[in-house]
Amino acid sequence: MATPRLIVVSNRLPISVSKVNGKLVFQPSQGGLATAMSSLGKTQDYVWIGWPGITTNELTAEDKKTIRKELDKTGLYPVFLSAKQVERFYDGYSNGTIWPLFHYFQSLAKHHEEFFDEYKKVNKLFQAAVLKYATDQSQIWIHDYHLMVLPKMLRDELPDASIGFFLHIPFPSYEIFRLLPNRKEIVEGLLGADLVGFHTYDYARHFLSGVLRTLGHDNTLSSVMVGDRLVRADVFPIGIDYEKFALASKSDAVKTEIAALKKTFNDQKIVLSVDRLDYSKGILERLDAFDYFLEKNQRWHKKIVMVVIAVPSRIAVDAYQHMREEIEMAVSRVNGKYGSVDWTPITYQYKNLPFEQLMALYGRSDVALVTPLRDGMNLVAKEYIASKQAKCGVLIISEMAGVADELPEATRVNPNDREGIVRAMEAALKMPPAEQRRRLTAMQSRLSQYTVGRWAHDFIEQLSKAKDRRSAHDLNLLEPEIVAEILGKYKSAKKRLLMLDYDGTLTNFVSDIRPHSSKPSNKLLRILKKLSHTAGSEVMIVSGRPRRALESWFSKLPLGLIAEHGAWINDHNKWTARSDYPADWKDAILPILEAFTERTPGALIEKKNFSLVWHYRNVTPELAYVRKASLKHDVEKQLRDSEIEVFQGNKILEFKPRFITKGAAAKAKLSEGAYDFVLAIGDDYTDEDLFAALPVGAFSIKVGLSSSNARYHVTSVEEVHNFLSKLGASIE
Ligand code: ADQ
Repeated sequence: MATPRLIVVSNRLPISVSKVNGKLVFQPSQGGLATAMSSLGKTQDYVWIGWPGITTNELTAEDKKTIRKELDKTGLYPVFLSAKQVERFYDGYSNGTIWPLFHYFQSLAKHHEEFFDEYKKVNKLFQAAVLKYATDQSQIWIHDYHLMVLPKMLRDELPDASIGFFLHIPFPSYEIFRLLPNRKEIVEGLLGADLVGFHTYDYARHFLSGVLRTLGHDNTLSSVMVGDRLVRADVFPIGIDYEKFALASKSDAVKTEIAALKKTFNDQKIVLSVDRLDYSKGILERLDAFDYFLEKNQRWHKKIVMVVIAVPSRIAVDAYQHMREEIEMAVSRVNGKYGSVDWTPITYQYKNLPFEQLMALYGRSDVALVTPLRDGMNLVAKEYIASKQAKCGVLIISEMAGVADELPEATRVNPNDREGIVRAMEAALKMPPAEQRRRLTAMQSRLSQYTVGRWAHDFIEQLSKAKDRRSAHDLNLLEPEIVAEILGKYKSAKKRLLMLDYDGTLTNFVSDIRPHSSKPSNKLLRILKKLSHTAGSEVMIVSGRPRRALESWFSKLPLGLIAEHGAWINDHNKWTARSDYPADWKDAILPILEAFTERTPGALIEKKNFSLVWHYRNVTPELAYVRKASLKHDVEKQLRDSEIEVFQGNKILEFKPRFITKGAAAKAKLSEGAYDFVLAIGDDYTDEDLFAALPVGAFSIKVGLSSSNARYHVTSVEEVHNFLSKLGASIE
């Protein structure tokens, strides 16, 4: 196979391989994803990587070779898994932990370390398979919850590839997600992608909140900065192959099946229930609601049947076996309670129906009861609507299914509300034909537009744009050539000035704001010692910290110190205040800060000579977001027309006189001498004034990738250390 541009990765391939009487049998499965990909296939060349559905315990080396060769003909590539891997990765972590938890069944979620270990190992196998085909120019589209750590595994190997991930199930709210012991690795894994897609806005919102609460990365317009990359979360509600269902409903084969159904059920009303057998689908609750309907509506006895189709699924997982037994008991209970010799209220089949039979049931049924307790999207609801070309039938849909957002004309119910479901059924059975037609027409027109093909194209298009956005974001990084240029100028200069911010630049932020927890490391002190002892060099620490802290850390080195964002300068072992601005403004706002601090767990106030700081690093991010906005508003109201400004730093709000800035302090220092080499490094808002105050030809470096007055960017404190070490070592 030539190198394909698009690589699709999903747990299962759209083909099932089995062994019958020692011979390999290949059975294609036309799921939604296969249709989506075949619609892409017309314009894109792609390879699809996944598990072929048979374990290696059943295969010889020769079989594997045959499978590889056979699949290669249709652009498929197999990842082979052993029975043990399937048990732990698929039945274990994917379907025994993630599936229940992400569908809000936390009591069913199993937490076994060895399952997650296997999950990572199998994701590694997928990584190896992808790397056989992928280059930095590839587009890679990964599907679903089985492969959530794969995006990062691929990103580590292919920093420039375009990687997309789509989650087909809900992403739960943080209250549920936080229960997952491996939540950090899961979000880090997903953030390896450039684009993470979900069916609904709520799932995307939950994901972004999970990222914020787990890793502390905030988002702007649904994009998260991860190192030097922008990761976007977006909404792509999956569609169906509308034409296929609309046309099939009129086909002869389906008409024959409908005629057979008519013979069996005469003119009884049919309520349809079709799902994979899964506890998330609400089948038991639906049976219970039907029981209650029959109890309340004697007049409907013998005039209505419920057809329940449950597709066997995940039979190796305990919860599924148990659910099957419970469903069969519930069906028997209802049939035993209301049935008679000539009427069976519920017809139940536990099997995968042939397409024509499923279509006939869609076509003939009067009401579709689609009431999952949770569902990422739910395609049965969409297929039912598309099949109703005769324009009669009513869809009752659970408001817990992603699809409910797209089908406002359907009758919505809460799947836990038995009374509500019964009321909806009564109303559906009475709904005038004109009303049924009106609703179906509106829904059909929508579903015929955003098909599964459009969905796939849309995702791929957005993935390409995500990559473009990333390049547009490209900033001047401190590349080796630039470092060499700076070193050259540094060496040849006679009088040098280095102005270095402290927190976030020379040292990483810590959650404990007390000074001793941020004290400089020995490594940093060694770097600063070398630089400040170099003849012709002056090093200044330009910080927002109070004088005491800087003094206690650096008094043993010949450094200049600027404290409180420029309010104080200590140049020759003596502090000078740059301002005699009266401090009474603090009395006016301190009570406001104190009131906010009391009702914001984790917040605290820092009092400096020239400023007041409200720290919220340890406050729950969502609460911090609300509180800081109100605090800013309340203080600004109090200080109207004053010379005091409020500025937003890294997890702080700082209130200080407007004219005190690092820039003003730097200008004062610069005016003292004829420097022929000036360098400033900083990471936050306050350092922008410093960068702007520098003379032409000076070097400025921002730690972080947001836009800045600085000429160059680095991504971490460690990079600053490396750079400064090189600078120090360049002069012996
Ligand atoms: P599923 O949980 O499998 O999918 P769903 O979206 O309803 O749920 O898809 C089921 C598919 O199986 C449908 O295409 C349907 O035609 C088919 N099917 C159902 N019963 C059948 C039967 N008896 N015989 C044959 N075929 C049958 C997951 C998520 C969903 C999400 C999809 C797609 O759980 O929320 O909508 O992926 O993203």
